Amino acid sequence: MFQVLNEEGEVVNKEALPDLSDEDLKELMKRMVYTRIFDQRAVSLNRQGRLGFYAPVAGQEASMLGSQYALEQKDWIIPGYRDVPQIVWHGLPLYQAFLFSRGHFHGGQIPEELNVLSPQIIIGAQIVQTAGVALGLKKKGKDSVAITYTGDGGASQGDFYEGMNFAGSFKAPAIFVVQNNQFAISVPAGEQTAAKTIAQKAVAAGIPGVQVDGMDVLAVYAATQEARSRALNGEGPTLLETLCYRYGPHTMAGDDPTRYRTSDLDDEWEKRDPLVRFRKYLESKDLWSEEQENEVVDKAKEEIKAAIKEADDTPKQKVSDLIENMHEVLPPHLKDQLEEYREKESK
Ligand SMILES: Cc1ncc(C[n+]2csc(CCOP(=O)(O)OP(=O)(O)O)c2C)c(N)n1
Ligand SMILES: [Mg+2]
Repeated sequence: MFQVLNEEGEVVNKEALPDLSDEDLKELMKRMVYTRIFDQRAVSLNRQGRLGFYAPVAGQEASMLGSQYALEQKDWIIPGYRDVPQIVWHGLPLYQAFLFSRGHFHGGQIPEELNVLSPQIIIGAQIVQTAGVALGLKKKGKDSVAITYTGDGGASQGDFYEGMNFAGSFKAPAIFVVQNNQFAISVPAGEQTAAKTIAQKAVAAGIPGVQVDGMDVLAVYAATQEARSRALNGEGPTLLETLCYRYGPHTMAGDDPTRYRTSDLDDEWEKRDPLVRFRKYLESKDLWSEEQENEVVDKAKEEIKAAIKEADDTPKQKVSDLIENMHEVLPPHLKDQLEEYREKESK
């Protein structure tokens, strides 16, 4: 397992320490703190019945944000349902993330200039899409990569093998991240496959596979940066397996983690917490204080509140919106239905 910082926030792999400025290091911490507040807020809004679908992210901040930080704006992100923080930090307005949660069509209307696809719900489908996006980037001679995320469960899907194999064969500039958060809903990762690691599945596709400490933001950043350089050099895709944990339930739709996880296992992983570890590292370099952290928390709360208000103020979606946004050119029977609904809605 590739690691840069241990649980105590000490550098254990000096050669691999990424070349990040103090400002970058603080920015990474800021984003992780902000995202944890976002997660707490989203979970609580969901409990109040004010959000629809939400998949908690606490415990996965380093895996999500360390990898996104290694990208440039011109790179493409093809996310799964849990990967909302990465696309928010890539530029998706927060209020649209809340609308996505509510199943509002505007949450899926990614701004034109943003290289992001809407979060994929079908497990593994994004891997095939990413192979295609990456091959497209290569054919067009673009100097950018496509990154995608799935889970330990997603790594068992046929699409996972197809996409990785295809991208490997065509040396497409793709990065496949499997966030191994130890469970696919209630199925433990150990029961998912007879393979010792998910990273080793790269061997069959003829591409490098790296198992990374997904609770170590510097390790995730460094591994993603290397994968990106390889992709840009024409050396093809990389598979990254980030070992992490989701502290919360699978989604807010009602699964109860206490039925399939022990509190001992929760404790074991919470000791590896990405924020605690990185905070210790930054404090040892005199780069972080309680005051700075509180500032980030206050700012996050304020911005999140404003984003929720903006989501609340967005006009409710109508059936006619659904029809209109589904097709570029409407088939005749939907044209009739659109008229019908517009008529009904105008009353
Ligand atoms: C093709 C398909 N099969 C089944 C499901 C139902 N489903 C939703 S999430 C999930 C488990 C995914 O686990 P994992 O890939 O480990 O990702 P995690 O949720 O842990 O991030 C399943 C089986 C689905 N969405 N799509
Ligand atoms: Mg999982």
